Amino acid sequence: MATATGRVAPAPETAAARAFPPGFTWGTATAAYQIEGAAALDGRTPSIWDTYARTPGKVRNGDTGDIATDHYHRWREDVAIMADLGVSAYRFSLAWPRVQPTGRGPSLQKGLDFYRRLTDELLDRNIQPLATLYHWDLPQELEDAGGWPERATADRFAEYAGLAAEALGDRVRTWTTLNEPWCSAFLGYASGVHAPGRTDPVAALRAAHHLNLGHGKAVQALRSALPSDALVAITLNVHHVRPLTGNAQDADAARRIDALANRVFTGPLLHGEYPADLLRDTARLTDWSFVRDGDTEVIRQPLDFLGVNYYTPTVVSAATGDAGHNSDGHGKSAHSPWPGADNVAFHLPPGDTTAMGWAVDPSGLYDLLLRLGRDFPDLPLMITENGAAFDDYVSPEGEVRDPDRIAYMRGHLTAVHRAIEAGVDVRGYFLWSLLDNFEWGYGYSKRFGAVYVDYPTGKRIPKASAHWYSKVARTGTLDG
Ligand code: IFM
Repeated sequence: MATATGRVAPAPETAAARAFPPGFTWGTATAAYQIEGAAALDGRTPSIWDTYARTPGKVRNGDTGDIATDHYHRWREDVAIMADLGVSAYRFSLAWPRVQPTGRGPSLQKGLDFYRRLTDELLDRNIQPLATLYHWDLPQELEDAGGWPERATADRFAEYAGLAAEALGDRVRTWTTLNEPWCSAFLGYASGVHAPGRTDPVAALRAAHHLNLGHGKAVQALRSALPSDALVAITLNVHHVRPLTGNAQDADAARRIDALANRVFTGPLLHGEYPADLLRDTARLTDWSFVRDGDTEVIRQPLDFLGVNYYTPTVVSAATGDAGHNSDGHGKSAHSPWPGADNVAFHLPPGDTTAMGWAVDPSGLYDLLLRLGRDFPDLPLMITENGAAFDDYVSPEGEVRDPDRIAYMRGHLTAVHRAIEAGVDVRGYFLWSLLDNFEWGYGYSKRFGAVYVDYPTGKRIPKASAHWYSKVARTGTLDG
């Protein structure tokens, strides 16, 4: 894996091909609840996603992660697939309720053993593990005690981070704290289309702050337990927000959504303060007195890189009255995920879409990387997720041909390469996802994998895109 210390020199390039810098990380990504299954095995307790998925009407077709792709039993086969692909890294998440079942107290040996076996196998196959501590599976007991809107959850998270680092720090060098805290806070507590399914805008803002605080405290816990050369980061689904038109009202709508989507995190994480315009926009909901003296210093910890997840741009305009917040691609709800920004409408840009209904727009990734490079010039970037769902099927010959996914990946990797050429320090790319998996509120109806999963049998079939990505990862070059 490329280290996040010391910028790698851009590699020479021919007219026909785009060569990525030597040492660029090529990976695939997954998350625990989406692939592991074994929901009640070896002492794992329910997370908020187990509870939510079992609530009728919450997840399409009543799907749950009880079995998922059965990775908990098939992990060796899945690592072998990655080794065949030739990727250099694997981003996965630890299931908090497997490692520390009640979210308090000692860790569970059996849960940790699973991740020890997995990471040993990865290292044996020359694949560097990147562990995410939290990809949305809060132990249900902690939600019962108030969840992320409560400050104590941040302390619980730091304790869990310390336990995980003590147990796995000898083999996992690269860690991220949270995956996409925007989804945890705003889809989980405002629009309710994610677990725990609450619809309280103030709870969502409180959750955002306590996720930030939990991150800061977890970084401190990680740094004190890990070797000094460990890399520690956070992954944000940084939204690339574009105004629909050049008029001042649309520009202001974009500013408000940018504050709620991005700067509510990057403000305290990287500048040590919440943006003044965010506090103003949300003043009628809360005075933010849940932010205590000293919190923002705790949140602003030095990071080795920023994980960036990108799928599609967010196009907005000013709207009057109740806005089109259902059309922002995150699932249908009568409640907005954007506290204090109800009068904003969301628009689908013209052109192709994926099976999620998301616009295919690599220029959004390019623009986003340039902005991040400008705003945070000293912070290396890692694309920790990018990919697309399409309606894949197995042909009579037993193959899965997915040219749309290949086109999506080619377009987005070209955007990454162009950003590197323009001087942005991008260290690697993780394809979402290794396997088809449980796509949250959409259940198993959306397939994001480079590897097709036949759910009734668990059989894995690498798609054409897996073979394509394998060639790119092995050569570090995108054909012209
Ligand atoms: O499947 C999710 C993942 O868990 C987080 N980022 C976006 C992906 C696609 O929706």
